[in-house]
Amino acid sequence: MAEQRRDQLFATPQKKTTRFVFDERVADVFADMIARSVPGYATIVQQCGELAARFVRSNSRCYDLGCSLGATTLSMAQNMPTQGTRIIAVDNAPAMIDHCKRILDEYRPNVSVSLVQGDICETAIENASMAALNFTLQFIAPEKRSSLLARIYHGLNSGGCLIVSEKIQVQPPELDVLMIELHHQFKRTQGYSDLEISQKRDAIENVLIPETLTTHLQRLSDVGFKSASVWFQCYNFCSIIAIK
Ligand code: GEK
Repeated sequence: MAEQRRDQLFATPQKKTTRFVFDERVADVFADMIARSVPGYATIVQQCGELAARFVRSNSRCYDLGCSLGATTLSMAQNMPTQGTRIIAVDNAPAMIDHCKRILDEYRPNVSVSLVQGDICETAIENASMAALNFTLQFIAPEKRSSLLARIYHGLNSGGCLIVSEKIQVQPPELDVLMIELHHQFKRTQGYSDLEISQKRDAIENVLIPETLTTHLQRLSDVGFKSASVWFQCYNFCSIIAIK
């Protein structure tokens, strides 16, 4: 991938907590930030390619919802059939779209990609054989999550899959505490200082709203998915596959 800048956004003491936003400063370091912050991120992205090879049908669409720099898009593009297929990659942050466009121009995937700046809650989903919500649902207001999933369900073809990767709230609470500690230890191992970990945690509080696995699986069932299961988990980060 293009030159990766190191994430040092929270390395110096900040006088007051500023709410985390997906702006130019974040987009600039995002590849490094997510790789060093989300245990299992590279595995999940890579496996989305394997799942695309299995689930994506010719003459259908694939959706990367909250695409950021297009990592999932590129992984799907490298593995899915090319005949009559298209990936719709959507993000509402102009800085992410700008950087993603540059990366796609550089990598020139074999599959057509439509890069759309917009709200995934308003994106039309149709003729889809696969959709990915990789660490995006957690940024959508909880009261909007059911209608978004219902729209994705209706836009998927029968046999199509939805991948939902999320930071989760682990049950029971004492295990949630343990998982949060293990996650922070993971970040330390990745080179983040205690100051960076605590300032990032404060900035992202109430921006990223995690839910329990039970809530996610129940919601997927409620909107109509006939089967859904966790296929990957590391600490309090997991990925679910749901099949229509
Ligand atoms: C990856 N999937 O690399 N509409 C569109 N985009 C949104 C919305 C919304 N309503 N809300 C947030 N986003 C990527 C990583 S990052 C995860 C996804 C993270 C976008 C937001 O701009 C950001 O780019 C992305 O969702 C979440 O596999 O930062 O932890």
